[in-house]
Amino acid sequence: MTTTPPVNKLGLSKADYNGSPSTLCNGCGHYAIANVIINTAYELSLDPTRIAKISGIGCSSKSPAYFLGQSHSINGLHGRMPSLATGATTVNRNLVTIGVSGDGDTGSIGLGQFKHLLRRNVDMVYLIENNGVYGLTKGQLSATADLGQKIRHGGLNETPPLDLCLEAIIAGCGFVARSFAGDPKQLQTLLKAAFSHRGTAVLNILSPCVTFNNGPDSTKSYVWGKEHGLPLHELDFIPLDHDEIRADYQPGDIREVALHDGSVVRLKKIGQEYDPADRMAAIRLLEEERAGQTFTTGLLYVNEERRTLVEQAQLMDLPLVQLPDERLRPSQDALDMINAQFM
Ligand SMILES: Cc1ncc(C[n+]2csc(CCOP(=O)(O)OP(=O)(O)O)c2C)c(N)n1
Ligand code: SF4
Ligand SMILES: [Mg+2]
Repeated sequence: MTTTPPVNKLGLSKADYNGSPSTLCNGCGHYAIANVIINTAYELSLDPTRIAKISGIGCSSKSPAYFLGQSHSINGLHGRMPSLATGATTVNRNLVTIGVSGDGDTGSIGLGQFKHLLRRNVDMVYLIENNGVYGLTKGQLSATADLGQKIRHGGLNETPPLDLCLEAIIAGCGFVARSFAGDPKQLQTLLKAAFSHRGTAVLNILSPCVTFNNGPDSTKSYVWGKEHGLPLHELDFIPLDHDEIRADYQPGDIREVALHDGSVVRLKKIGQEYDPADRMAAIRLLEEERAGQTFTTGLLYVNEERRTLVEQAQLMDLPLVQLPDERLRPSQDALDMINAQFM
């Protein structure tokens, strides 16, 4: 007897969100993240034909081949994913855009593009799959490798790292979160919230490279992530059309953050008091962490107020890509009027 697989609100099964078989190394963090993306898109009933996956170059950037096989996809040039995403979201404001990048792709060659994308607040989810090395080119140290870190092929790192969450907050990003490929539950909750945010949502995910940087003393390994991970809060995502109330929450222990589409992220206090709407607190936390070798995860900063690029540009509701020729081209009369102004 054959059983039919469960389907979501669009009538799609989880298999409809799969991609091609993976060619990443077995155990690579990037593949764990691909699976979380599949589950999240399925559970949120996102229409795969409305999603655009855009990436640069690297093992991380090739991973979009392994999820959402029915979605639009551009595997671009090294560090240039932000330009492609800016163009795609501007000509079609109805796309749900996922940018996939690595620590090399974003932290080195693409750092300028990253900063300007955040400054413009392009409406998209921006994933940084951070393993501290250039995995694709065989394990050189990247700009996020910790000071004093030793790796098999890259040697000793004597240059201080960039913290890409700090860079994102300073550039004006309105949603900055950090997670771990070894914690799919937290990652999935953050990813759901990121899809509900208006503007750029950055998720910096520790994603171990099992081939070049997964030794026990590496701060980008599975063991280190599990032992040093310090969640800021217990997270729950409540979609707009869902009325679930979790009984184990006590008033006073909870901070609720309303997202653009009416969904809510519930942050249950674990240890310290932390307000993700406090930008200076987020900067302070990340600065203090540099000294203390901790690895804080969760929603670090959120600000739902900023206008997105299409709002700043006052684009019409109809996606530019759907404009018919007659609306795209000014009429002869309109051209004559414009030209007359220069006479
Ligand atoms: C313009 C340019 N410079 C350099 C390279 C070589 N290159 C390919 S991938 C890569 C680094 C990828 O590192 P990361 O983004 O961290 O991805 P990972 O493979 O670690 O997931 C480099 C330097 C390139 N492809 N293009
Ligand atoms: S080399 Fe590293 S980053 Fe690339 S697929 Fe293998 S484990 Fe993943
Ligand atoms: Mg990398």
